[in-house]
Amino acid sequence: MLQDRTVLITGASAGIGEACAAVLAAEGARLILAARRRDRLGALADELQQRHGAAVHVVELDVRRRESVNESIESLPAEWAAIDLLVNNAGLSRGLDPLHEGAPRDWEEMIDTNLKGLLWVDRAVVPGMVRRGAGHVIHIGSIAGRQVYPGGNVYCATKHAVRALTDGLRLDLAGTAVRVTSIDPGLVNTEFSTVRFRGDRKRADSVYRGMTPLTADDVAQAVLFAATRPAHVTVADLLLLPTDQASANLVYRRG
Ligand code: NDP
Ligand code: 8X3
Repeated sequence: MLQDRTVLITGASAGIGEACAAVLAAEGARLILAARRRDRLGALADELQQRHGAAVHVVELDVRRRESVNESIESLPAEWAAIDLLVNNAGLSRGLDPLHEGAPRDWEEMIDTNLKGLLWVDRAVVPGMVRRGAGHVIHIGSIAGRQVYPGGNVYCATKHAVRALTDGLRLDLAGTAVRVTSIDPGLVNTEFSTVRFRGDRKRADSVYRGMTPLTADDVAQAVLFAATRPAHVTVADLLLLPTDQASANLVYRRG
């Protein structure tokens, strides 16, 4: 179903995006891998080419830079220009401070990446899908787009906004045959917490202490499920939790 389909994955240099690349390459998809760390993308492209014979195109991209997003999409080589599936995944959190003690620079980075960056990429890619009368947009949302937890304030606000944009985009695209999905994971053990705590591995590891988190591959399998439904079926949203996590605020930990 994904054989020779062209897929753009943002945030493909690590975690969920990287896992999506591996899973979709195994299904025969042609991949455009985008992120800021080109070296990582290059290494991943080599690996996917060797392991799956995948066709891969690498784009160094900071989703916060609207002009750069537009240029990157507009200047894709002709054979990469018709994107069938967009996995709009790039995102991050910074800090876990109470709002009244939070760092406005961290807030701006989260809003610029998770909210505005996602919008710039949708705005650049979706018109082509509409013109071609086919396509699928998958946003990586979060349980943080449905619930709020202490210290989550601005990160949760960005993911609540992603949820609203997912629903809004689906309404706006009704009748175009372009599908819109949100995959909303709970705790996934990636570089996410290390980035949130600016390299403090001990604090990052404590997020997953005594429980079994999701893996990036678990999330990629959900993306694959949504992407491989028949054209008349839309997975509108999918909340994917570790069994040890019952809500954003209730995680069962052993010991
Ligand atoms: P990682 O930190 O492992 O990966 C984040 C990816 O986003 C990297 O590839 C990074 O690439 C990319 N990225 C960050 N900022 C930018 C930017 N400005 N421009 C382009 N790419 C960027 O985290 P995850 O894989 O866990 O996170 C992926 C998505 O999943 C995020 O949207 C996150 O909010 C969401 N999520 C994560 C959960 C978790 O518990 N891990 C749970 C629910 C949702 P680079 O630095 O090279 O640019
Ligand atoms: C990432 C999951 O619970 O850390 O979106 O916000 S959480």
